[in-house]
Amino acid sequence: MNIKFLNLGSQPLANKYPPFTKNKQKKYSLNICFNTKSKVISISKKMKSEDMFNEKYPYRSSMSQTMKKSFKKLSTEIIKRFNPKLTLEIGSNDGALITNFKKKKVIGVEPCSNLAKITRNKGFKTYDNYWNLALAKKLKSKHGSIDLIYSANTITHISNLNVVFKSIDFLLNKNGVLIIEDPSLLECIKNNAYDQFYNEHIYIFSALSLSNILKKNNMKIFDIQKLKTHGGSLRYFIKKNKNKTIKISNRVHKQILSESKFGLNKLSTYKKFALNVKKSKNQLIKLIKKIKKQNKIIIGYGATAKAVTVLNYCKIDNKLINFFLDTTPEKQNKLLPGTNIKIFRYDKKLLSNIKFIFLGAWNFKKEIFKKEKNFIKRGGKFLTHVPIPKIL
Ligand code: JHZ
Repeated sequence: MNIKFLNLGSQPLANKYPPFTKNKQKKYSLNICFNTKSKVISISKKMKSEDMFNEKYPYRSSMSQTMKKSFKKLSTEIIKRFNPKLTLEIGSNDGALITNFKKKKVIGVEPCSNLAKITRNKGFKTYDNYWNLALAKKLKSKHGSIDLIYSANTITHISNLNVVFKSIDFLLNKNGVLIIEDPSLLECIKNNAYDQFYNEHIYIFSALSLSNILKKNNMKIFDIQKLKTHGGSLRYFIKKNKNKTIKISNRVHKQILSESKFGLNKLSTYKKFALNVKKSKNQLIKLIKKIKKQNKIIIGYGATAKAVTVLNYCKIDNKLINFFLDTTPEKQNKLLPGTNIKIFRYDKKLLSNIKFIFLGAWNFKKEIFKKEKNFIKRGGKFLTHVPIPKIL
């Protein structure tokens, strides 16, 4: 049974940045649910993939050095540990991972054709299709079974998980390995990072819930790595049940145990989280209003999907945050969905008269602080809401 525990209000599509002239966007209610049997956390209203992931998709993984470094490191690890003849990435985005491989040894699947075009133009075989059984069949007939399938921040964006894993099972070699990585539910709850919930994130996985989903699809997690990316992610290494050559690492058991000890298997944990989220909202509004009372300008840094959730939930608009800066060309000269806040191209000069910056991309705090040493030196302050609203 699915039980709603958190209402994040009315939210627009997170990655649909409207032009300055279109100041009204359609909004949808965003409620988060806990499944008492499978322990899966999901949003209650699921949007159509075509409305979210299409030829206008603006998010580019390569916009952050942190992500580029993380994917480069992973490509070396994949080759060293598994030495696959062929690697397939589901959701290859603008190629932050696949461009680290030799062209003949990797294939990308990316339904957003604007992004697929970027890697195809660099000579990487990229299919601009949604992940499903029909595509898995097409790929098997063209390339044979695949030794290694990888997917970062994509599986949680697809509504029918049984179709997802059945299609992977169909295409994966019998001794093949599936690696997926996504934000960790445990870290999200511990950090009160409620902004990981938006219409694209249909699910936020824990090792506990993912192993229940995999059980139904004859697969198993055999290893887990903890990552710092996106505020704390988990990288899951998965095999088919039939594959007896790979042992299950103790790390899997330890992760599930720590999640259960924290209470990710109990509704009461999520009810408590919902109360903390409300508290965080009130504190953030209070903090921003206090700064505004001193007639100070606040701008946003990193026009993230996460910022869309926070600002729409807290009803923070262009009266409180003057503008956002972002390095992504596709987001520039657009509005942050649902807020009427303009997004401009990142330019250091625009920071010269600014004292306060709201960190939309709090997950890249380290990278941003390094880049903005001078802003900090001259007394500039960053604001965040994670884990609690405060001036850093
Ligand atoms: P970032 C997206 O979420 C959407 P978002 C998606 N659903 C998902 O799962 C995650 O990514 C993985 C900018 N920036 O990664 C670039 C600067 O301007 O936190 C990006 O627009 N300057 C697919 O949007 C944004 O911030 C900088 O120095 O929450 C970061 O977006 C840096 C470091 C980033 O993901």
